Amino acid sequence: MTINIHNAEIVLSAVSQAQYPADALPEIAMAGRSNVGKSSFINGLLNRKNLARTSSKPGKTQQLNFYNIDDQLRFVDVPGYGYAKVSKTERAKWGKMIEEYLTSRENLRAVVSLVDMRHEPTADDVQMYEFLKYYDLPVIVVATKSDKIPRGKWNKQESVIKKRLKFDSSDTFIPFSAITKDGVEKAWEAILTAADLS
Ligand SMILES: Nc1nc2c(ncn2[C@@H]2O[C@H](COP(=O)(O)OP(=O)(O)OP(=O)(O)O)[C@@H](O)[C@H]2O)c(=O)[nH]1
Ligand SMILES: [Mg+2]
Repeated sequence: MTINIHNAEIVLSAVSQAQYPADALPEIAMAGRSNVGKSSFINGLLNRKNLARTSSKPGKTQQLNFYNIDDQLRFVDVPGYGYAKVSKTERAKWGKMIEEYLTSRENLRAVVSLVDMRHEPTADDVQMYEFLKYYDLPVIVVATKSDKIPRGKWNKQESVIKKRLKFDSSDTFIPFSAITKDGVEKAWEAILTAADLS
């Protein structure tokens, strides 16, 4: 099966279940700390500059944004966690919204969990991964901003990240850069496999 990645558009933004698309298309969600590069990852995969809005200011994405890809697959851009300047009430709302989506969405085939390749995963990153594993969701760990560290350090960083996450060997780990596009093919392969489209 082939997918035309150029045929991609935002479908809708949602804050609650009633607003999710009603069909049965497989969905892949992108979760990660605010500013880690979720929207840039979506743009990189779809070869678009700004389909998913990116910003150097954290907290840009505040709703679940659903992207239709060639009527075969959807990406779901999830608002980032760990943004300090968000109020307690906002954080609780975020928690409820993301938990509701991740734990009840039948279309969901896998979650791309994005972490910054330069650093050890944060406590929030670990908590997210544990949460996903608790709900038996397949996870594709994407280590972003690989362009910011020399290749000679990639293996070491991969070990640091996997160790801290207690990485499940049935999951996939992919170094990624939205700048150099490194990891795009591997990411597509993992996503299409998870969505049963390969
Ligand atoms: N060098 C480099 N910068 C990146 C990469 N990916 C994202 N960035 C930059 O990191 C910043 C945040 O990227 P976004 O894609 O908006 O991050 P996000 O995770 O969607 O952020 P929120 O929507 O706030 O949760 C932007 O300034 C991007 O240009 C990458 O692979 N390499
Ligand atoms: Mg974003």
